[in-house]
Amino acid sequence: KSTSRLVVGNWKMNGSLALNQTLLAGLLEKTKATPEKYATVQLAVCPSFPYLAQVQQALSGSSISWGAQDISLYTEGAYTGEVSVGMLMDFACQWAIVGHSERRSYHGETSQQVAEKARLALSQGMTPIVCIGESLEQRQEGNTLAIIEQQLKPVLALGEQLKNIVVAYEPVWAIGTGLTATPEQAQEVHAFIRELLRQQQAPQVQILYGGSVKSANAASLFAMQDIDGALVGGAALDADEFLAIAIA
Ligand code: G2H
Repeated sequence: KSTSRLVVGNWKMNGSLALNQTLLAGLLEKTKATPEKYATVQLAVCPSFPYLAQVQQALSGSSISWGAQDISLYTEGAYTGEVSVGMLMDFACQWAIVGHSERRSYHGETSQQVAEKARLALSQGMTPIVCIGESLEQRQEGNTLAIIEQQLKPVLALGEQLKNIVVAYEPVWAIGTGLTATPEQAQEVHAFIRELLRQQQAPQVQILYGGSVKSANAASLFAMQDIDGALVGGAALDADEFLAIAIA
């Protein structure tokens, strides 16, 4: 288990200039008031693309980093509506979430494409947060670990760079539903992911849990051996709640 905890806010398609300003001010005020509380936590937020400049401006020089919720598979050219990794580097993004289940299901992203996005991010020095997770049906059929292995397989082939990724285990049935995996259910999958990473000489990769994480359930999740932090959606839209999770 990694010594520092990583807690990333995935704002999804929420926010506005005004709402973000309030949220960022809340995060900055509290982390600056009691920095010792956050000494062993790495905090990051991932807004929608148009707000990256706002977030960069607010958080530059602070202990909180930022990133994007997706990156294009292409580096430049005639790809209307896409945002390249180079563009994200212009806004000093440290992180890029790739393969979130909402992108896999609404935009048909495949595990192969997700691995390619991770490779692109790594090639520019950005850390991809690779999301994987089974659906309720897959869990009920007893296929959870097989699905996890299948989704991770092209990522495990990244080679030397594999050690520089972050993995987020997000069971689809727990996302935004209020249903959280029990700490034991999450730990079982995290331990399995750790073993797959170990086989590729990358056991130190941070493995985050995501899916209805809130301050009330965070501590019991973080207590598990292979849970190194969290990817937080809904609860990341409130500064107090997000920070309570961070130090739970
Ligand atoms: C899972 C998570 C953040 P939420 O998608 O990626 O969102 O915490 O709202 O379930």
